[in-house]
Amino acid sequence: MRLLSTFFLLLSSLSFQVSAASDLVVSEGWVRATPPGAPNSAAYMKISNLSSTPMVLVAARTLIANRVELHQSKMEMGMMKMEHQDQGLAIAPKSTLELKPGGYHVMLMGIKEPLKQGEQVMLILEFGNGELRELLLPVATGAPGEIRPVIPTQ
Ligand SMILES: [Cu+2]
Repeated sequence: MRLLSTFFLLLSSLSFQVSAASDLVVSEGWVRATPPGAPNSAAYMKISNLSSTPMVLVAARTLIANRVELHQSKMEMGMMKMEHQDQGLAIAPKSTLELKPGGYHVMLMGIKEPLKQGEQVMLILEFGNGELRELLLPVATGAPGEIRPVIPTQ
């Protein structure tokens, strides 16, 4: 009897994941590697909304940082500024939202240890419809093909 209910529980959770996967697809995710002592990092990815209704990424969680916020980097009067997106990030129907350096990102604030290339970070995305998506993201110095700004050393 117990075996049977476990089986049905497994079955129902599987079918939930299959139906969820058809609406929101997360791809090309990565987390920026950090030098020792750096307080923050960021996660980037593409989120595709395959459904015909708008979706919102409302929050993200991870154990490796003290605080996680959704941000947008913007150029303002020649200065790069970050704005907290407290309403979340909207993903229009049948479209893809790209989180990338210089734009939208998941800000990881107060990271507990330096993030080294080759490591992996567990990140959970929470969407407005209640859906949770658990990701295992590689730590990298930059996404493949990314052109990174040259920062002059002082
Ligand atoms: Cu930020």
